[in-house]
Amino acid sequence: MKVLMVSWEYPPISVGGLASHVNDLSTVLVEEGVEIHLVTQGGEEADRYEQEEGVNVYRVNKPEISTPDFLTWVMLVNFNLLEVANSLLDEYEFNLIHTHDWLVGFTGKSLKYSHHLPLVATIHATESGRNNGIYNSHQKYINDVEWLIGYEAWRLICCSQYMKEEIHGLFQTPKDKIDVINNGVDLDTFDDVEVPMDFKEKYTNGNLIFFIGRIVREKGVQVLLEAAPKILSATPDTQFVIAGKGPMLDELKSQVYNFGIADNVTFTGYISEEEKERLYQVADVAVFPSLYEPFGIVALEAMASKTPVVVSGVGGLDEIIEDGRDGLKALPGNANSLAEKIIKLLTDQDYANSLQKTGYRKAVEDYSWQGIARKTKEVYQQVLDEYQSSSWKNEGLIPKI
Ligand code: NHF
Repeated sequence: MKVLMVSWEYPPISVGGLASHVNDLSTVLVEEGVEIHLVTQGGEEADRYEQEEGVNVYRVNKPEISTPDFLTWVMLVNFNLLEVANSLLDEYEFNLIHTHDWLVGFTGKSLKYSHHLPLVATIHATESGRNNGIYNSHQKYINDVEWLIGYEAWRLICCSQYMKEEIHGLFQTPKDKIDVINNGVDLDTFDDVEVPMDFKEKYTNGNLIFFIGRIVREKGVQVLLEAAPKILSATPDTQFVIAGKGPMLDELKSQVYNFGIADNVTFTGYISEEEKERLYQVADVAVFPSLYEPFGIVALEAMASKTPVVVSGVGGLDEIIEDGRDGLKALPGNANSLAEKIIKLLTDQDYANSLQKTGYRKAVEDYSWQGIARKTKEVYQQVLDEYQSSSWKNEGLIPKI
């Protein structure tokens, strides 16, 4: 089976969970015998072509000219992706196309029709979910592209039951066209991490609370900082380490300054993979207080690092964590509830240890990438079988002359 995969994010370009999802998924699909050719951007920063763990990666350059806005930029990226993807499809025989999210939606649709191949699309998050509704024409455009992807795809994949409901509710995509396949975690990466003796001291000699993610409203860091004064009065020797970058960063820096807790909060900005893996190891609690979360790979990363987690009970996080068994769940957007759960873990080591142990076991047993690759391959197979016997297979776009 030969698949042409398209994603706008792939390491070293990593904006959120999508990059690590596509990276891990492609690698395990190759192990399952699927040939993967991945077209992405980033040709300026990394090799234009390389074979990484069996995955053929083609990186195109960003648009050559400056663009007036983000949507125009995305469209030009799609044209550059199309150039390479079209050449690959002309040169080799592929079975299907698999795209990730709206940003590469038009590439998927164009390839589907010009090469007459079935399209599988994964929707990782929606514009409506990210913004808690659609409020302007820019958001409406993205929302419509997401609808179009759902319409054009032979099958849609999403990462949680929550997302299946959301996609069906927003776009009326038939439920039997949507497959839920969870995200996973690469256990080897987080299990055996070498941490220098004095690593934690770089940040604190006391408790370390760790958050990592894009610094945007939906990830809820503002709720964690709102909870910080209460946490600090119960456990004063605590440092909050907030890793990631995003448009809310300056606002959050003013928030901690105004609260008088600036000395207890470290904003690291973007961190390397190695720093991330070490921080998970030394953290006393990892906190993911999202207001919207399609899945939440970060919770699995913490569990795989044997660190107890506190999440808000939304979306995929709500499905991953069983409160009081493998982590703790706070009320979404509620700083008091979040503070209470974090304080519980910082002040009851035995309880924290027992949650962390069950959490680790769950990551190992339920979220291995091998299982996810097998399910994805089954979706591919179903699509290929249906495609083979469909009339669409032989229909041309232009009349015979
Ligand atoms: O884990 C990869 C990621 C998810 O919840 C995450 C998100 C975007 O917001 O599927 O996609």
